[in-house]
Amino acid sequence: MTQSPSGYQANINELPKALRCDWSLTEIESLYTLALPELVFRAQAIHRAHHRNDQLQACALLSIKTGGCPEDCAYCPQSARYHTGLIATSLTSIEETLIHARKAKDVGATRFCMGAAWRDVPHGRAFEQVLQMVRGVRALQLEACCTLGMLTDYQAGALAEAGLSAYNHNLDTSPEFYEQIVSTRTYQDRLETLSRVRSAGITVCCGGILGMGESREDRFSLLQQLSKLNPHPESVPINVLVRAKGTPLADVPPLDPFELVRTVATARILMPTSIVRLSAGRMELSDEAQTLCFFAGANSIFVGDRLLTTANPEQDKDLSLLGRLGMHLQPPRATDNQTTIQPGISYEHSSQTGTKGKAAVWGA
Ligand code: SAM
Ligand code: DTB
Ligand code: SF4
Repeated sequence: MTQSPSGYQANINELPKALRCDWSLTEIESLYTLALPELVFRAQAIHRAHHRNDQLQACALLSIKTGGCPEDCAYCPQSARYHTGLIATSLTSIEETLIHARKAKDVGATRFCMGAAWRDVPHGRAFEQVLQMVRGVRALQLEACCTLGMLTDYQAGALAEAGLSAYNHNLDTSPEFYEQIVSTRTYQDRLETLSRVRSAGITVCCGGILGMGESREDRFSLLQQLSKLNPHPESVPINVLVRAKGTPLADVPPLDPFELVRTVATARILMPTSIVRLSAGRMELSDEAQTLCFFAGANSIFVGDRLLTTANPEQDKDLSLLGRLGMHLQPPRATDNQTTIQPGISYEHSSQTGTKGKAAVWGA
């Protein structure tokens, strides 16, 4: 028997012996298509063995450079190719960014993510400014995450040096469906960016989007691609498409929330130690559907009333739901650099001491 962080006594024989990067499509399909109670049960057993099941990590997002993006990602309101009514802005100042980071910390976020509508990370002053933002966020003892598009080895190294905790770069969907969604960069480009991030010693945040008209097979294949990354991404954001007016996907039929629950549960089973983040799309999910996702192993949400350019549930609504469930936001960690340490991987970042939690928001 093994004692989990939640106090649950798991039968070690039920748990995977080691993290696996070789899940077959047949195995993934047979998990995903289990009767939902059985799938959620298996996901919960694994979740409880590796994570506290009464806590969620709260992350906050800020768009540091909005819109005007040259890429053609069919889901994205920030592509310059679509008439979405979004007003493009230049890079936010360091001061403004850090004001947002402080506010995020005040409402209980322990990770602050900065997103830019770039195809790739620029060189020169803009990049220096981003490095300063990363240093400033880390000085607040928050985890710092960036999602800035493709980057070079040099830029990945400089971000690591500045203390970046994680880099978000999503595979978005299966390799098979990908060409219907993005034509201006390849799946291979994405894998290469992820490899540069990993080589620089930054933890990887990589997931996808559901509800873009993909088939179940595409979801199996996306999950396989994610679990093939070795080591697994420390962070796996599962987004539900936010159907933005003016984008090619504006009128795609809504996703059945049970497909989301199945995807979360399967991700939890395939990648036991990763943080599975219930990311975009919560505005259209009922409290009950979100709760099922938490039961299935999702252990992070974005807090604050904005994602990058679209709405997110109000803080009061989230806190009220967590209160009704007897759950809490995860307090800052004493050593805050990584959300999950993968066995056998050494990380270069120095530790910093976490701050004391706000009793009203954080749990024990
Ligand atoms: N431009 C950079 C890039 O594409 O890597 C970083 C920002 S981009 C907005 C970050 C991620 O947000 C995308 O990879 C996609 O997975 C997600 N995203 C964008 N628009 C979305 C939408 N309408 N619904 C759900 N997720 C979305
Ligand atoms: C991720 O996987 N989801 C977040 C984060 N990474 C950057 C972004 C969601 C964006 C949703 C659409 C918007 O607000 O523009
Ligand atoms: Fe640009 Fe990123 Fe949006 Fe694609 S997802 S259009 S790269 S901002």
